[in-house]
Amino acid sequence: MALTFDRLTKDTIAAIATAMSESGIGIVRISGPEAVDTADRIIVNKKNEHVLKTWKTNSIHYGFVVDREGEIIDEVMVSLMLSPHSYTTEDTVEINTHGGVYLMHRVLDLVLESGARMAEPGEFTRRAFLNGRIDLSRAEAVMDLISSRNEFSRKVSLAQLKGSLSEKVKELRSSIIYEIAFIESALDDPDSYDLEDYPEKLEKICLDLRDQMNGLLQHADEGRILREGIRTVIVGKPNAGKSSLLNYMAGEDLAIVTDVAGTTRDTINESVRMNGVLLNLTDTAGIRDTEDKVERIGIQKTMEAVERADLILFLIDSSSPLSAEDRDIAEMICQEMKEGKKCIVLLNKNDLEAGTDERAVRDLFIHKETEPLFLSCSLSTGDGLERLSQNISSMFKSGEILQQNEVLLTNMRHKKAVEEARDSIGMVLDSIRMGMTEDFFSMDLMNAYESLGKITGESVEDDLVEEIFSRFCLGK
Ligand SMILES: Nc1nc2c(ncn2[C@@H]2O[C@H](COP(=O)(O)OP(=O)(O)OP(=O)(O)O)[C@@H](O)[C@H]2O)c(=O)[nH]1
Ligand SMILES: [Mg+2]
Repeated sequence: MALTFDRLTKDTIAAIATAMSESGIGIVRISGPEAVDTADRIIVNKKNEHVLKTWKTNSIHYGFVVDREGEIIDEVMVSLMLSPHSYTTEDTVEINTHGGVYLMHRVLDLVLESGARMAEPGEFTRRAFLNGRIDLSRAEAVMDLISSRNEFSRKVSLAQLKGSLSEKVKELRSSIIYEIAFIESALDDPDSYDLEDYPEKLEKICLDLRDQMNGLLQHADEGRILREGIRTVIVGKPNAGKSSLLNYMAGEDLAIVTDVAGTTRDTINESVRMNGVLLNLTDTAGIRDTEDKVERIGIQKTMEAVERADLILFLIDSSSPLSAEDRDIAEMICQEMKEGKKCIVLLNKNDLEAGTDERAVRDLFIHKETEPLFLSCSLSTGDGLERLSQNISSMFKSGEILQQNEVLLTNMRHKKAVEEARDSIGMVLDSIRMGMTEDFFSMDLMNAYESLGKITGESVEDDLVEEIFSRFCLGK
């Protein structure tokens, strides 16, 4: 349902801002032009007086919530934040109730009866955006901060909330708009501006802009990895030891391990932390040719997990000779590695008598541009597993990225916008090299400018804004 702009900013809205569970306190938040009046009708002080309107901004008071008959519903603390010094920049009242689910709802109902409308998910933050307090990338950072599940993710989101990405985008946009303005002025008033050496100058600027955008994009995947963890898939033929590896890494028996080939028939997911790196692990059904319907669906899911992965852990049972299945899997991995995926090949079961050796395994990947890493290990004795975790963390060097304090793109939407802008700058460069006239430059420069504006929300369509905010939780 689309909200009209008026409803978006003129209504007074309310929602429970805390979790819907029994807890110490619960907060009912009210924001909008009528917030103070709405709250005043149901809040009284110790002397049973309605005095909320006399309070100063940014103050917190002891009192009671009462219903229409004057019956006390709860003992509360009430904070008052008058416009523009609040989250939404509107008049805001927050009622801190005792944290019972029923109680919070009862208070919210009274607030709604008293004149407020129920807020939509993300509507408070959307108002902060519409009222110009934060830009879109910051609003999204709020959401990321709430949903962050690890320290890296928290840090990156907070940096974005403070505006690190917005600043960078502003900087890029302002140098682009400067050139557009220069071209337009020169075309309008050729006597005052000289375009003689301009293409060479613009070429340098565009090369620099493109480098900066590529720099942002280079770290985009790392940014996502920091936020969400490394998508890691464990593959191999049946009985290679995949589920044993999952259990080892998770530190508990999540998957069934047996000597029956084809034990795991569905994918199993688990997040684990290794040397400070977050891994989203997927154990899969062993890949083989099978008539079993369930197992075949499992294998299909394995393939899909491989496509989504950042890192592939390929398990080989080194106690038996390499099989056609191993070759097929290696072939598939080679394809994936061409697209920049990383892979570690584990020669498992080194506690048993060897049925194959590292050279034979390496031969599976011979003649390929990039080689995976080969490690020998045993999930029975634990040999080689320490090296595995060290190698994974050094492969993704997550700690280092953050220390450099770089601006990180962590959001797919932002990444796409930067890609578009970079491509438009590429078109400007093409036009310069082809000796086109200046008006061609400004057209593509404008496209780059617009694309970057999508990140901060200066050039996005309303329905996208709607879509973004609807992903927020209620009360934020
Ligand atoms: N000796 C030895 N046995 C191992 C090792 N790793 C796994 N195993 C055994 O190999 C068998 C298969 O292990 P799983 O972890 O179930 O193998 P899987 O790859 O998940 O097998 P599927 O789910 O059937 O595809 C079990 O009996 C394990 O105990 C190892 O390093 N050494
Ligand atoms: Mg298994």
